[in-house]
Amino acid sequence: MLYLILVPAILTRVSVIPFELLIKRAANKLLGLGLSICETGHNETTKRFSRAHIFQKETEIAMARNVADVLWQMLVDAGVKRCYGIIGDALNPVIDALRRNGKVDFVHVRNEEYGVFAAVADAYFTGAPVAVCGTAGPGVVHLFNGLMDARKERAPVIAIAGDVETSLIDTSALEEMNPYQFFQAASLYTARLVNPAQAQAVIGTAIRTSILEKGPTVLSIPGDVAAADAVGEPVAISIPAAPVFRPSDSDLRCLTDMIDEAGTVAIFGGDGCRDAREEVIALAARLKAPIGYALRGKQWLEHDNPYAVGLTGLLGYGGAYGAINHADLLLMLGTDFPFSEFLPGAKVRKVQIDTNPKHIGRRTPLDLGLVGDVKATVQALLENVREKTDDSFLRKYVAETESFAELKGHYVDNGPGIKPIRPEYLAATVSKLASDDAMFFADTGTAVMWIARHINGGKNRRLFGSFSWASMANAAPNAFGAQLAYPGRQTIAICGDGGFTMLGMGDLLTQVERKTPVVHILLNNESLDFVGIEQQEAGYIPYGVAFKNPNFAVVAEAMGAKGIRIEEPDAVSDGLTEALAHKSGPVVVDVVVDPYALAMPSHVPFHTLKGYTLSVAKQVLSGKMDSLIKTAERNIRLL
Ligand SMILES: Cc1ncc(C[n+]2csc(CCOP(=O)(O)OP(=O)(O)O)c2C)c(N)n1
Ligand SMILES: [Mg+2]
Repeated sequence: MLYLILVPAILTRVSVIPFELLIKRAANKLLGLGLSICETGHNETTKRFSRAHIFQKETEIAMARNVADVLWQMLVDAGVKRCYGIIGDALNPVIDALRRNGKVDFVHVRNEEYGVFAAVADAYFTGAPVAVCGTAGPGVVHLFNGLMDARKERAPVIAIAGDVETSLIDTSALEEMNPYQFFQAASLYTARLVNPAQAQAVIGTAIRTSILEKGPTVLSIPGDVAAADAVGEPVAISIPAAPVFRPSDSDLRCLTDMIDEAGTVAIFGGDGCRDAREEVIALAARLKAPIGYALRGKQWLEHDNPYAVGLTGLLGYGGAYGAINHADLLLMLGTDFPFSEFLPGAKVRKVQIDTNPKHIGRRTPLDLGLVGDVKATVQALLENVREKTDDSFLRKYVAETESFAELKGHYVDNGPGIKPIRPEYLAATVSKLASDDAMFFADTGTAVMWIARHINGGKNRRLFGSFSWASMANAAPNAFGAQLAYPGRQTIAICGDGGFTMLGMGDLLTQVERKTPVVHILLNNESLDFVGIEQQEAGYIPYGVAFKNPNFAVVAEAMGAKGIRIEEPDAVSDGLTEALAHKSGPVVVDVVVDPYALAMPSHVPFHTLKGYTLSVAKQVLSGKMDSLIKTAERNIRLL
């Protein structure tokens, strides 16, 4: 049966490869072995191939330029330096053109999804587009989760998806898939190249959309079209710089009036403050406004900022929740913070400013919604808005933030004496030992709680994760992509044991081959701990979350990486110091941490409290007192 499927599949594929190319490949192989071959044509005399002849042929073919050549030339023109992925069948002409182009580093990964998460971090931080590839059907499917992440994290990733030959489209052929339907949720623009004449228009659109709208686009390319002769001359691709984008003068006047009328103002910022740190702090200084932030705003707004009052939400700490909920006026800047229950009701007037019109007003009803870039809008506001003199509101919430820091520090300060190792202590020690320009990546799971609270930011420090899409297993590939983009810079992945075994472990081999000095710090808690916490918050008994682990340090060593195992709290500092000093390749630091550690938010919503109480009651009734006692014992300072 398999034979029946595979033979026609192979034959149909082979039929699209030009005969000349087949001969050339065979000749190349033989020449590589130090042999030479003879080719006999019907009416030709015997012709001897030499290396020079092959090169000449290759040059001729290259000069003929196929569609795949046009693709790489345009991508390189637009700033693409790397392509992460796995090749095969339909992508063979694409990868051959990449090889001949010579300007793109092809990063072969062991799972396409790992490649996309690497590309997301690479593209997000460099701002340059990054290519990924996967081949027809299953390989393409592996791209999807990462492309969703690129969409949510707003990273310019361009996916090259191998597609079945044009003669097979819509015949339910082996590995055939409709790219329009499949990528609809993830991609900002999807094109299927069915004719070489489309190439420049659709490749150009994919590139410009990805860069200017900041997100993923997909080019689905059948192998026969990739290998076909290009049509027309290549067109240089021009990318405009980001435009100055701010609300109208009348809307700005309206906002200025609202601010001037308000007794107290609080600011709540997200990733949209990325380029607007100076302006937002200047506005806070003028208005005596505390600045709270969503997780994605933390790295831009927290460090060296006397107005910072912490994070809100379930990871929340400091005075952010209070400030946001008790101000007369709340300015939401560049944030699409999804947890509406932490945002104030009608008692607080609310203004939102965002470049994306779809973000306006969708999390909470607004008094004013403005479309514009935070930097340009706040700059314009600063020209007119009046200074406030009373700073008592600001001082109150800054003081609350300082007193929460004491609670936050309990398990850090006492960490060296507590076994199992407290994740708070681990994260705070990483923060202390890491360099001033370190890049930290957190897996979705409890890692996010610990980095949110215990990794200190800095002017050149960076923090990233799947914060808006919330996929597991992102940290290791994110850190790998960042390491390729910024070679030698300290890149630290804080991984869940579930996340690392889901995706990070297989591609540790890629990192070993590339000698990338990524420091992987594993929270070895033998559970999907975050889900266990969620289950309890929702009133369920934890179930389906426990598993057994190997010694990951030994596994890492067997794979050619450096492995360090830490079980004792007093070994944390030395173990991490050793890991951070290792520069010749990846390190895996396997840290056995307390699976019962909890992080209490600065504000607990009623439904969470209710769920947790219900779960506790159920656990008591079903005889699970021992784990409850452990949770209580090990979090006594927080409860
Ligand atoms: C791909 C994917 N599958 C499942 C989930 C749901 N989920 C969120 S966090 C989590 C647990 C993560 O476990 P681990 O990586 O061990 O981290 P921990 O919370 O234990 O630190 C799960 C299953 C998800 N977000 N993404
Ligand atoms: Mg875990």
